Amino acid sequence: MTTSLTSLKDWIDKSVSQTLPENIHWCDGSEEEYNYLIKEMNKSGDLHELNQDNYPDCYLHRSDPSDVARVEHLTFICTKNEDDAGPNNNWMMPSKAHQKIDRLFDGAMRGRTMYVVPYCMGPIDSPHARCGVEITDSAYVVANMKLMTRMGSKALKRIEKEGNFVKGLHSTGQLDPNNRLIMHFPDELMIKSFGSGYGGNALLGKKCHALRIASWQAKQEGWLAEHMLIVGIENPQGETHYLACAFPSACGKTNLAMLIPPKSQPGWKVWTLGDDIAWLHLDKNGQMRAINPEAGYFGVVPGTNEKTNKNAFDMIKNKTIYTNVGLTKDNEPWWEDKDIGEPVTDWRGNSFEAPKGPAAHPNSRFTVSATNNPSYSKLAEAPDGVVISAIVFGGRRKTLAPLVYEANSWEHGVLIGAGVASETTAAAAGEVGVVRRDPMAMKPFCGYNFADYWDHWLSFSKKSNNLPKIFHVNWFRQNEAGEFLWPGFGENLRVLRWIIDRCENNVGTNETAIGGLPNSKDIDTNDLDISPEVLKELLSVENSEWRDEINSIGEYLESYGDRLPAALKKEFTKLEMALS
Ligand code: GTP
Ligand code: SPV
Ligand code: MN
Repeated sequence: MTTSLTSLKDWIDKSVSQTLPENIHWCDGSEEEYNYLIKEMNKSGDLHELNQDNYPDCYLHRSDPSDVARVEHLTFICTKNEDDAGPNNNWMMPSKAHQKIDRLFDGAMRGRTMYVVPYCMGPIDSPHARCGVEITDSAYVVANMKLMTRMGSKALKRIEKEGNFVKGLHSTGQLDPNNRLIMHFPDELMIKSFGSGYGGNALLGKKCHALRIASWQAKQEGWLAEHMLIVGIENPQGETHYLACAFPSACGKTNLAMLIPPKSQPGWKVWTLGDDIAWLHLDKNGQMRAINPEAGYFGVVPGTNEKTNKNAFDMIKNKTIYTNVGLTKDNEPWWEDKDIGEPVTDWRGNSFEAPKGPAAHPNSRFTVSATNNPSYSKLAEAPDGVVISAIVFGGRRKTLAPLVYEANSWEHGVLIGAGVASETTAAAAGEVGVVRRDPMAMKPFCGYNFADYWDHWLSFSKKSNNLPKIFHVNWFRQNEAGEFLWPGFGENLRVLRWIIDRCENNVGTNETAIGGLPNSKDIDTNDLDISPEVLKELLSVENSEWRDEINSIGEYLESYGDRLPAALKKEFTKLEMALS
């Protein structure tokens, strides 16, 4: 196979002469191809076949133990001007970055197969979709891209018609952490990733393309590429509101996107559009619409059980690739809080010994096509996406942040987004549980200077007076014993209902210095085991604590210097005054 598109052909030829693969495989995205790759990986040991009676078409992949999460310290944005990347990114001069990483690619595919993977992010016929081609020497990456994107011939056809695409060159190299780099060249629409086979480092359509490169493209073209789930909430009358929610990695997007309404909420239905990434644009009427660029999920496994997320639990019982989970004696996948079975093997493939730590890696993942999801929305394939009623920011905060509050305006909402902080999780290498600023849940993913990004967010209120309302939620408040105050998961629907009530102007708010909180009577607590005192704590704002918080937000914003938008400073001053 080859291509009629000269720019694609030239780039493949160049990559072949650089990396010197033994074979070249153009991916057509067919089921036969997928099955062939799975078979080959079973032979090579890249995959381990799970119990096919209970887990048909399910396989386990074990990563190199040094390669189990995104590596933010090895991820770079390479722009000519360092300020364009901003203090939120690691930066390298493009010429130097190419030189550094090209040395690693020289001859890297000797004796290996080079896969050419054309993919489309977004419904194949959507004007808002964007395409790319990933060159990789990892069959595991190809199989994941097949489940997670519209991959193969149709994407190639669109690329040949449009003539432009994002170029992604990937090799696992020797999986040496000292020779691992994830480089982005926004001006060239190019990604080069070396030395990792894991998730966001290696599946280049996901974080590298659909967030880092796309956020930069979106800035030029007037749209937004965000780390957001998209969910439809249908009320008993059959009306559906769509919400787009940005929570940092491993902070509850997949769970919220697949929420199952509790028995106490009869008639409510929840539809999943996407669980990780949303591309947002304004339509002719100034309404914000969202598409999910992905076609599958790369979700956190631990914690998934019949009570927390039955949709996901059922969804990963067939045609699923598990990465870094443990095994039971019956050769079934096992993870912490699965609540069924016992592990005998850990994620490294060693026999399991409890005191030595978890059986599944805390960042173990499932890869599965969205069509496996019982709550998959038909509108996920709509070329123009769905109208978003509310944007919801959130973080994992033990203290301080109330269960939910509402911004007074778009500008105030942008400030709330810019001030998001959250405890770090196992999704990225490094310490876990440290509170850090993670504006709009995009700290690891914004492909340019956050100051310019906030300016871009602010610009939307000049283009439309029909924008979604903005909210902030926190499911993770704890008491002194370290227990969660809010039951979370399915019960989060009660909070989403309040958000929708606010969008429909059905209820008022309790105005506080930081924004509008619910009056406790407006949160449905029917059948909920929660004391009025705890609810009150969840729905209150401690001004003295918030004064410390805004000092910290102020310092953070100041680190963006002169580039910080005046309108954001103005919002910040208003908040400071409200709290004084
Ligand atoms: P990424 O895929 O890394 O972007 O993560 P995500 O934001 O999709 O997070 P996910 O839904 O996978 O949840 C991560 C962890 O948080 C899991 O262990 C969940 O069990 C837990 N979690 C999710 N929602 C809630 C909640 O409402 N309350 C509590 N206490 N835990 C939750
Ligand atoms: C995240 O870390 O936000 C993820 C997993 O969704 S990864 O694909 O590794 O980025
Ligand atoms: Mn994510």
